[in-house]
Formats: sequence, C-alpha cells, structure tokens
Amino acid sequence: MSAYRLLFFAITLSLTLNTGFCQEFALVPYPVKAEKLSKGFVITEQTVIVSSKESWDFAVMLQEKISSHFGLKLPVKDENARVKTNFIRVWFNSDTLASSYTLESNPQYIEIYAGDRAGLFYGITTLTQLFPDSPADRNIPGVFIHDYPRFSWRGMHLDCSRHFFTIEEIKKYLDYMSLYKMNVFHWHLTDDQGWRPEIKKYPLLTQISSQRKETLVGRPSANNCYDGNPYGGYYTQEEMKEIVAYAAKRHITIVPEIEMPGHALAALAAYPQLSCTGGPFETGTYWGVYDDVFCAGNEETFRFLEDILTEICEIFPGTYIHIGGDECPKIRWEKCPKCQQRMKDEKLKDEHELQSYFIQRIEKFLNAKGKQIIGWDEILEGGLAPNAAVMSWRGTQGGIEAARMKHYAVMSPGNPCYFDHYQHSDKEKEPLAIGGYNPLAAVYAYEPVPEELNAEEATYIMGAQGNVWTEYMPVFSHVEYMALPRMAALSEVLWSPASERNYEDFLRRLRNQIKQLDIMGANYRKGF
Ligand code: TNX
Repeated sequence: MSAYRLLFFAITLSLTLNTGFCQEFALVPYPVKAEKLSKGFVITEQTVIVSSKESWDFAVMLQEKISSHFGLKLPVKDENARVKTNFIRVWFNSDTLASSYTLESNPQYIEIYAGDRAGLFYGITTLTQLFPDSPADRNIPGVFIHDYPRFSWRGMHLDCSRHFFTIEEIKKYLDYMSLYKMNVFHWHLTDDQGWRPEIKKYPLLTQISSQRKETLVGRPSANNCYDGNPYGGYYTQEEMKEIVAYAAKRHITIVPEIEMPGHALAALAAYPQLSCTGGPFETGTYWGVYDDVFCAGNEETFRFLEDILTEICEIFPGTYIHIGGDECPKIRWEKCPKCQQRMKDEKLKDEHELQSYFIQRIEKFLNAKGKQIIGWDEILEGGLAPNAAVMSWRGTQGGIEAARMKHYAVMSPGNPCYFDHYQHSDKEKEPLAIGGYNPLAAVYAYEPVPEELNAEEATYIMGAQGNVWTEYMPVFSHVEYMALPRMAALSEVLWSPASERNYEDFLRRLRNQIKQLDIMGANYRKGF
C-alpha cells in the first residue's frame, strides 16, 4: 500500500472511530475524551458512596441524585473505610486545569475526580446524563472520560424587566443551565418597562418603577393597542440572595445588569429629577428605545447609581457587574444645559464622549469595590473604559475591536445568539417573536472566535452567551420554548472541542438526552 493510501486509510479509520464514540453516549455537551470500556458498573443495594471530608458535600449531592432517579438511598462512607469494590468514589486530585474532571465506570467501581469544585460538579453532571432512562435499569455504561471546557464564559441571559419571572421560575432556568454545564447567568434586572431589584435606599423603585399601567399588544405599529392590565413585580434582596446561593451550588455565577445611561425610563418614573427634562414620566408600556435617559450632567444621577450599585455589590459576589450601555439616544443630552456644561468642563468633544465619561466614572467606582464592568458594545463609542469587558451584540465587530485592544469580550451576536428570534423559517408556524431567524442548526454551527483575530487576540474571547429578551414572552413556559433546546446547542459550542462538532450526532444525542428535560417538566421546542 502506498504511503498516501495508508494515510487515507488511517484518517478514515479514525473518523469512523470518533463517530463511534459519539454514538455510544447521549452526552450533551460532548466530553473532550470519552472512551468506551467493555463493561460498565451496576448500581446495587450494596453499593457505597466513598468520599474524603473535602468532597463530602459532592458525595451527598450524588447520593441525592441517585436516590431521586433510582429510588435507592446509598450510604456515604469515609474513604478510609476500606471498601474494595462496588463503590462510587468522588475525590480531589491535584489537577490544575480549571473545571476539568475524570470519570471512570467499570465493573468494580465508578470514580469521579477533579482538581477543583467546579470539576467535581461537572463530573457528577456527566454521570447523571449516563443514568439509564428507566429507574429499574441500574446499568451505568463502561466509560473513561476526561473532560474540560473550551470557554470560561458559558452564558445565558434572561430579561426579567419586559416580563417578570418568579424566583421559582428563575431556579428552573438555572437548573436547565446546569444540566448543560452553562456557568454564567446574566440577569437583566432593569429596563424601561420595569425595575426589578429591591434597593433599600430608594423605595420608590419598588413602589413605582416595578409597575407599569399596561402593556402593548403585539408589535409596535402606527396605532398601538394596549391590554389595559397593570403589570409588575420585583425581587426582594432576600430573594436575590436566595438565587445567588442556588446558582452557586450549581457553579453558576450571576452577572446582574443595571442599565445605564439609557433604558432607564422605569427608574425615571420614580425619580424624574435624574433626567434632563425633569419629567414627568411613566414606566414604559411599549417595546423599543425611549429618548429619556439618565442626565449625565447631574451629580445626583451618579450618587443615585453608586448607591444602587453598592447594594447590588453586596448581594452579588461575582466579579462582573453589567452596566448596560446600549441604545442610549443622545437627543436629550444635546439640549440639556447640565450635560453641555459637563462636556465643557471635562473637555468632551461630543455626546459619545459624554457617554464614555459616564461609563468610566461608574467603572472607577466599581473597580474600587473590586468589581469589573461589562457592557454592551456601544461602550466602545467615545472611548472604552480602561478595564471594561465588552458584550458584542450588534454582530461580532465589537468583540473583535475589544480583543484587539486587549479587553475581554463575550460574543453574543444577534445572529445566532438571540434566542428571542424565530426557530422556524415559516414564522406562521411559530408564536409571535421579535423577528429574525436563529434555528437550532445555526446556533450549533456558531464559532465564537472570529476569524479576524490572531491566536493572542483570541485569548480575550471569554466565551459566548444566548440572550432571551422577553418582550414577546409573557409566561415562563414560553421562555422555555425559546431557550430550549437552543441552550443545549450553545453549550456544546462553548464546552466541546470545535473539531469534534457534528450536528447530526448532536441531534441524535439530544433526542436520547431530552428525557431529562421531560422529567423536569420543561416546555422545550419539539420537532428537532
Ligand atoms: C436590543 S440587545 C436590545 C434589547 C431588546 C432586544 C430585542 C440590547 C443590548 N438591546 O433592549 O430587548 O434588542 O432583541
């Protein structure tokens, strides 16, 4: 055989084997390495969970998962108990690769080990995906898995301003995220149509800004029609802390978003003195962009926002705070004497630089508290704040520019990361959505690192995020329909090696795996 033919044969063989592995296990996202072993493990009434003190809470987590799936409560024993066989062991090793884990299932034992807590958590998540569908079947397939994520920011966003979702619903959302090893929840908490977080120092935010008198029916048009129903809701600080704790257990960091200087009408309805004109205003009732924004010339605006951010920082322990920054019309600033005075004093050449001044001031304040800011890509206009990260939504250009300037970026381009867009080319077949077309296949085909970047620049791409804007999603079951299973497709984009991606194989695994969502009662979109 010629060398050329030999090479061809070797490549074909390796491709066949690769697909062979994939077909073996219904895992989503697919692990970096998963080898089938000839025989697996059978869970019996005598099986023991073994752990050291350090990993004990993971052993208990596993005990609960096995009990709720198989109806079998296995004992947890200290690893010095000398259990020789028929055990499931979780333990820490000295692996330094963040979030990586190893899982082996063979006839004697199952073991999961990792260098950090996130890794052990992901190992347990993978094991639960290997559980057979029927609780009566206790066979865990034989497998050796070594796995770690491709990106550190595997995000999902949820807009709780346009429509309000309860704490129980947010927990479900976090459960879905954790099933797919997503690790950043971007909680869009404020916007024109409703302010959701309780702020102790400004009670009118919950009394007035959290409410709107009615809501637009359908899309905006020449003759808007409203439903006449008062609508509102807010999260107490206790509830937000409860969500933080719930997310932390699932290794999800929450990035709260407080919108500024635009998308601020709800706040201005309660505190109109923070606008350029003085108001009066009402919380927004239709979808779109409003001209009235926070006044950038007024010192009181900054005191107000800093007070709010101080309370927000006490609730959310994560490093990043999202400060919005998108879609801020400059029309009020152009005519506002205070804003114009500020521009003179600070030698700012236009209103874009005034927006940049605004964001930089907030960045300084948050940096002093040990936090980093992230904002929508408009924060690039007029000069990027020195340490800011950029969330690229108007395509990928914002992310490219940020990375070239050695700033971190999260990719969330409208196409295909906006999960408020349609999932079927025939829009008549789908419930009303904002527009656009982002089918499951497009999400799966997405590559977060733009081709334009060189290898060094590419290291500034922290990952990507699916955004769920809820103008047209009044109830949580509709959020589930829009987010699932597109979230699963994105999870594989963000976790698995790009070279291993295979859409047909993903669909087959997803179809096998979707029962987990059925068990959780999720209203995911069927027919994939
Ligand atoms: C643009 S994305 C917005 C949101 C809307 C969304 C609808 C972004 C930073 N701003 O306010 O809800 O489009 O797709």
